[in-house]
Amino acid sequence: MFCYQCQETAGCTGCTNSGVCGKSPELARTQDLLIYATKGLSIVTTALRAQGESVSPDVNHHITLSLFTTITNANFDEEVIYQRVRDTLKLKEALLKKTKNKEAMHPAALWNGTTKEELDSKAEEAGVLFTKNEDIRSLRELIIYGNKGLAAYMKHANELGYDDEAINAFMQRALAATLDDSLSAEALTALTLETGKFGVDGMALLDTANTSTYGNPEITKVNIGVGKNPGILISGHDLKDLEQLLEQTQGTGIDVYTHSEMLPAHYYPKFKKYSNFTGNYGNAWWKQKEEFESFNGPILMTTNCIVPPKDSYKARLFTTGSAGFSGCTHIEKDENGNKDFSAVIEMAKACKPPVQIEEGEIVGGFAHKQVLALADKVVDAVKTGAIRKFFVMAGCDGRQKARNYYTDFAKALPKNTVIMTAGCAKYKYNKLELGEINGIPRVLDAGQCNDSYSLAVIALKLKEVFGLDDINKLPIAFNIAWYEQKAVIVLLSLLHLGVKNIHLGPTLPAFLSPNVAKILVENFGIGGITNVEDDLKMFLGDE
Ligand code: SF4
Ligand code: SF3
Repeated sequence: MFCYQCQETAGCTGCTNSGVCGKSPELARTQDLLIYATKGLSIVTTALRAQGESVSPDVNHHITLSLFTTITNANFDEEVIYQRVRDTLKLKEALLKKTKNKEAMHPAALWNGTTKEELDSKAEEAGVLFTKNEDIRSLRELIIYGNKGLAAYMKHANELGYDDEAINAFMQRALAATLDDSLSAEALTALTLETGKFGVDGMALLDTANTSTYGNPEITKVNIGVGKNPGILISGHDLKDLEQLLEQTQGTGIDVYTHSEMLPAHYYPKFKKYSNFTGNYGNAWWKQKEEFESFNGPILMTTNCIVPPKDSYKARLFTTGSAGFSGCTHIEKDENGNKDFSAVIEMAKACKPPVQIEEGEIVGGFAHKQVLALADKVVDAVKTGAIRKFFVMAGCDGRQKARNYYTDFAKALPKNTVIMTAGCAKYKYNKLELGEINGIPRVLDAGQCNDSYSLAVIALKLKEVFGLDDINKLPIAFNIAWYEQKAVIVLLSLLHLGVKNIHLGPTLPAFLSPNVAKILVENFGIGGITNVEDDLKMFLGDE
């Protein structure tokens, strides 16, 4: 196996024996195959569009879900991935019948197989290392990872009935292009930047889907303690799953708690009407082993990040949507698109209430609408110097010790600075007592990683209010933590919006070859992190 798609990749170069995340070589091979088959299908759909034919939402959504399924820590069930490969090939065969000029197509578009042996024999050509030139490989993978992140956001929008043919067509064109040997490094660089444009569109679509369905996030205090009832812990990013779970738990005596990236659900007005929506339990994804144990009740994973569960709570772990783990119960949609969570609820009834691990409240809900409602206050604070600088510290959390940098950095920031965050990166500092500036908390949590879009909207608005011609003239620094591929699409989207000098940590992606990294440094001022003291001086211009 060879996988280097996430920040925790072995030795900061690539996982080759097994994944640091728990991915086995067999699972890695099957995921590579699924991506290869998805590229083949995308070549066919792109050709059909060029012929003037339309591609059905079912096919678009199949591709989106397949990409999402291969995101780090989303799905560890090899059988599910094999089945998706078979389904992808079946869809492709049907569409190929309508396609002209098949002879000129890449073999990935024409390949077929059904038995495990036939599928496995393709694996070698499907892997990352099949592209020999390291710069071309780096750009291809950057495009693929960006599109995996975009697919995740599209899937959530799709669940709420929102879709966009232009984004679907782009994702498929981009995937097809990663098998096109005629494309130069320059062409692939342009496609990488174009991925960022569609990243902005995808996050905007999801923002519309979420806010139209559940209202605009508002300042909210979230309980981090526990009640006396048994509970269900829901994690991941899918708000539609949460809505259905809340509906089905009404009157059952079961409380619902969020874990990790589901925390921002508490900020939406529509979810506040559920009196059993009790609070947020625990921290970021990587603390699951301790926190799922002490929660006592069933856990529903709606997306990444799953940590391979301990046997002690594995039977309490349920998955749905893109998430999966071999041996855990997976809840599928019925023919009407609804999910039946009664098995989860019944299990909860027989479980003990969660053990309290923290107490108190945390504050969040600073998505664009809420922050813009406070714009006068914010602008005033900047003009009077009460706020010297904003630090966008969005992204992911992870298990590496080096990430303590972000806690230390938050603590060391001068008191006249404000952190703007989104994604599970926030757990490194959202429980510190960092205080307020003129009533504005010093940590503004906009929401999930996709709500980094909100941070961009806020920045663009501030640029307008201050009459600036360049977003980079704002007193905003970007010190972003990344882990998986959603952070890749967030990064590419920020680049598309013209943001420069973004610092990425705790390490730069292993999939950036020296030459591709050089392009990003020279054109966008992308940098890594060093240590808190030196980085603070650099960000504050005190050197
Ligand atoms: Fe390694 Fe990350 Fe790939 Fe898992 S997702 S196999 S940890 S690079
Ligand atoms: Fe976290 Fe997995 Fe990326 Fe949505 S839950 S940000 S790491």
